[in-house]
Amino acid sequence: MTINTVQTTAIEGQKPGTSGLRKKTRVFMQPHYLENFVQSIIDAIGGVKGKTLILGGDGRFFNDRAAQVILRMCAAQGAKHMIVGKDAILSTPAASNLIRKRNADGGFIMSASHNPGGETEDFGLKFNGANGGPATEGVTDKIFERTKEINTYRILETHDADLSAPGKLTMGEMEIEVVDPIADYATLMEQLFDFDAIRSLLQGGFRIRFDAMHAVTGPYAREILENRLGAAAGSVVNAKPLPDFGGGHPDPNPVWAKDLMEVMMGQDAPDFGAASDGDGDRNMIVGRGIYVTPSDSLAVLAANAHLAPGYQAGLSGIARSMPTSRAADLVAEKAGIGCFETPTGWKFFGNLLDAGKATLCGEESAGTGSDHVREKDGLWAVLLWLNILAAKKQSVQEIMQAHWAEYGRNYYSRHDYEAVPTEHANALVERLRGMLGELQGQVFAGLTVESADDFEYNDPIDGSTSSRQGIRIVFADGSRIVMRLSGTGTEGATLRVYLERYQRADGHLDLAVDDALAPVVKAAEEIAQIQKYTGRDEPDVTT
Ligand code: G16
Repeated sequence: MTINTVQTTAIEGQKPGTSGLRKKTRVFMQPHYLENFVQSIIDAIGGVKGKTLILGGDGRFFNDRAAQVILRMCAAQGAKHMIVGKDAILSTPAASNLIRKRNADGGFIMSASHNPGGETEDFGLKFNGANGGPATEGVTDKIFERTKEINTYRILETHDADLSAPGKLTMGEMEIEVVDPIADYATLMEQLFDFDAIRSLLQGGFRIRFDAMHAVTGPYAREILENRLGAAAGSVVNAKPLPDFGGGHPDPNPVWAKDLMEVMMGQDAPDFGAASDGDGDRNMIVGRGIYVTPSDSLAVLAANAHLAPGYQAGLSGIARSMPTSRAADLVAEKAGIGCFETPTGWKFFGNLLDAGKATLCGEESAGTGSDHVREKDGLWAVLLWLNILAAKKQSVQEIMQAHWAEYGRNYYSRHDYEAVPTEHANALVERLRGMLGELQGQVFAGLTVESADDFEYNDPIDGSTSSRQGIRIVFADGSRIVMRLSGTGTEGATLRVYLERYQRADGHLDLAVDDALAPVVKAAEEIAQIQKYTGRDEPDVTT
């Protein structure tokens, strides 16, 4: 076996976004593209010599080929031990768990998450550190710097490793351990939740439907929900993972999980519905006749987590990304625990979780999780919901109504304008930045601006500062507009407009969301001139 040192040249645009590098699959398949990025990761983390690393991905097109390249590059550079999911498959939370459980030095996760997959769609790669969480900005900056100067990479010339069954093999000097991707994760879930109570609920006629969207969670959900917890066979639908997710868009929201929404809003709907995304870290929760926004879900989980054995002792604190609604803040305030507002991106929660400052974290983008791993975790959220439902013996609808009656309701919606020409999107944001100083006191659609800024985060643990994380406009009545550009798209720019309006517990709790938010939507248009800059009359996706 020969170690080849391959000459290469720097490739433009390999800047990790909100969560790793995501590009069109064919871009990743170009000569040297993947190799350059993997070498840059290896260099940025100080090499892999003697290290133990985890490798897995969500099974999308190119997952299998990319895994072999990563293995050969790690073998060429002295890695000691690679722990790889069977067929190079691991959901993102399962990968995070394995890194932690096996005391690995980190791991490579191949996924473009909720982005569609296939040869003409998206692929992605990210590196997670020894705590199991996405590399911090300090590390991703280093990776990017390295991509700009790289001129060689090293790779072993050898046959593909057979990853089709658990067991041990070697590649050069490196040991490869192929593991069952589900077992350790399922064990962790059994430790956190009251499986007996959930089993009784499910066997007592409580019907669930979990839509795996032909993505990685299918086999995890089958094993946990159907095999271990006794949900009726067929409760997990679209359970077979496919390299192109069946041509679908594996993003669990009312738009992309439309089939599930129709079932849950229809006649004879099951009691509980849920969906997860491409790599299993996002979740959507729906009750019979009621969609639960991710922001509300975080608040309800935080208010009731103590009902699950793993969180019996209560929470140390709650963290949410800045655009996520402030519903969770009200729970933290009442419980007298810490509440943190971070930029978008799970990587920002890592320090808070490691320091024990936060137990639960969540994002408006359908992500919820806790300190059990260092990624958001779709099935975990579903199981915590089921545990709460089993303990409270109430429907999702009753739980939501009781929650709003106690804390008030944060009406919330996100409007996405996708594939906007980058220069137009940048111009919109730059114009807003220029206006921030003058907005206070101005009135738009009857709402008076109380404050306006471009969010800056000062990490309370490591002191690092992340600036320009999104425009926040807060109104005197507590309503809020946030605008930022997505960091996960692969085509043009995606403008995200986050809209929130608060009603106190003694206010209107049963308004239609669109009606409740109408003035905020109008104010957003008046302030940002979205139609003019995007050329769209309405958002492409509303969640
Ligand atoms: C990723 C990040 C999340 C973030 C989301 C949306 O999710 O892990 O923390 O909230 O992207 O980011 P953006 O608004 O920049 O598109 P995932 O599920 O895609 O890994």
